Amino acid sequence: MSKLTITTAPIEGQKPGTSGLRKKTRIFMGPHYLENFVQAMFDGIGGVAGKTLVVGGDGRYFNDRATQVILRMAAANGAAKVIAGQNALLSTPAASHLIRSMKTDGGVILSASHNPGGIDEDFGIKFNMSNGGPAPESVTNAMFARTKEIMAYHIWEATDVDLSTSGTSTLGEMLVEIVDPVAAYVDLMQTLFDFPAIKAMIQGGARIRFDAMNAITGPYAKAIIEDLLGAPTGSVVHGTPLPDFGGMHPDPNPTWAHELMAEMMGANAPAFGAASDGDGDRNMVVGPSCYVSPSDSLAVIAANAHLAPGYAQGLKGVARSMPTSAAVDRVAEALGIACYETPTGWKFFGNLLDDGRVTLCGEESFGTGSDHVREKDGVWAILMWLNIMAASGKSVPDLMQAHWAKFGRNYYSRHDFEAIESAKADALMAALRGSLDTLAAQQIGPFTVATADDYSYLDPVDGSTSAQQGVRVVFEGGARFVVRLSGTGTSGATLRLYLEKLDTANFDQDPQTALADVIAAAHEVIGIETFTGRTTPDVVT
Ligand code: G16
Repeated sequence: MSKLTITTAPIEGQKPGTSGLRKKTRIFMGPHYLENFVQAMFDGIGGVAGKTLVVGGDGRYFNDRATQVILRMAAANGAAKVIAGQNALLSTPAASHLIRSMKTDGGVILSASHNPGGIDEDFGIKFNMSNGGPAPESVTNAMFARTKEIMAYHIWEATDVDLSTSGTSTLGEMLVEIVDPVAAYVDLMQTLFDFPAIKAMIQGGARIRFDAMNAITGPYAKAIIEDLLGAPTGSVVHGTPLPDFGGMHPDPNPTWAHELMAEMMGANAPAFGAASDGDGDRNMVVGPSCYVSPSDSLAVIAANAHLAPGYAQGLKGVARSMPTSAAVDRVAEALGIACYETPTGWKFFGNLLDDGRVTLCGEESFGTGSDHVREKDGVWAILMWLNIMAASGKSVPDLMQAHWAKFGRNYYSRHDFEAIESAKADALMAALRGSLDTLAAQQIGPFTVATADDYSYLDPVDGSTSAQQGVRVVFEGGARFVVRLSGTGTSGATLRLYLEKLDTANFDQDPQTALADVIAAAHEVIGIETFTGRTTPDVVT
């Protein structure tokens, strides 16, 4: 066994996106591709010599091979210790918790999140800092810069580490500790939520269906929902993580979690339905015949979090990404707490959480979480809903109706136009940006434009600025649309169109109907058909 320094050359396109580097799996499997990026990651954080890291991933194809490479590279780069999830598994929130609770220097998480897995699908890798949160832009920019100049990487020549059994071993001079991926996370959840009350609700007949979509949350959900909370076996469906997610697209939204939606919209539906994504940080919540939009879920949680023991003291403040609806703003105003708006990407919440400004964060992209970790957390959000139901005695539809009656309903929808040729999407965005100055005061259908700009964020904690984070057009009266290109796709460009309108009187419309005039106005302004030839979105959430 010896330490090797391998000569390499920069590889194009290793720029981390919204959440790490995501590419087709076969690209990651290409010569030096993974190794170059891992070395650039290590260099970008100032090296790993003497440091302790956490490593794990969502179990998708190549997760195990990539983990072995990372272990050998960490050892060759002088890391003191790596803590790895058994069988290289860790959900993203569980990894964030381990990084924090074991006081490590950070961690490498292997996942392409909600993107499909398999040799012909997607793979991804990201670095989380010692606070447990995704590396900020300053760090991912440093990593990207290294990918453009890298000439060599370091790796131990060694046989595979046995990842299948808990315990400690060595790789060169580095310690390797294999831990149960579920145990510490389950302990943390029990400090936050009223497990006896939820258990009593389930024993009283509340049926639950949790769809893990053959991804990482299966073992977590089985341990919590079935073993600890006593829900009958089978309450967790698609509960075994598979390398290709059994062909499922593990994105918990009404389109991809259609089996769950069919069950929840049918006769004799369970009291509570939920799904999570590839790496366990996203969630979708559904009641009987009652889909809860992520923006509404965030607002309901903000209004009721005090019912959970871990949040009984109330919230310090809340934060949402800019395209997320303003439903939570109305709750924050009523509670008299601060509400922050950030660009898309969980990494932007990190400073606000670390600085003690906010307790709760959320995004329209099915992400909700709190200061218990520094990632969004699917199982946490689902337990929060169960706790609120148990403590209030209200069903999901009753909670929604009561919420809207008090705060009004921010009708909301996101339309995704996927796999657009990148040049066409860039031309669309350039033209839209170019038209912003002339949009103000224009009449578009029934609306008058109040403001139109390209969102720029000034981080109130570290003073950094992030520009060009999405074009937003706000109409008089508050209805608005937002347009941006996704930073997580792997094929061409995905155009995201976010639509919102407040209604304080009618709460039972179909959101697509309620938003029809905003949708028409958005298409008129953006010219989606002119630039892309598309008229209808591929995914509507
Ligand atoms: C990631 C980020 C989220 C972001 C989402 C969508 O989630 O962590 O903050 O909202 O991507 O980003 P985009 O609109 O750029 O595709 P995940 O669950 O994919 O890690």
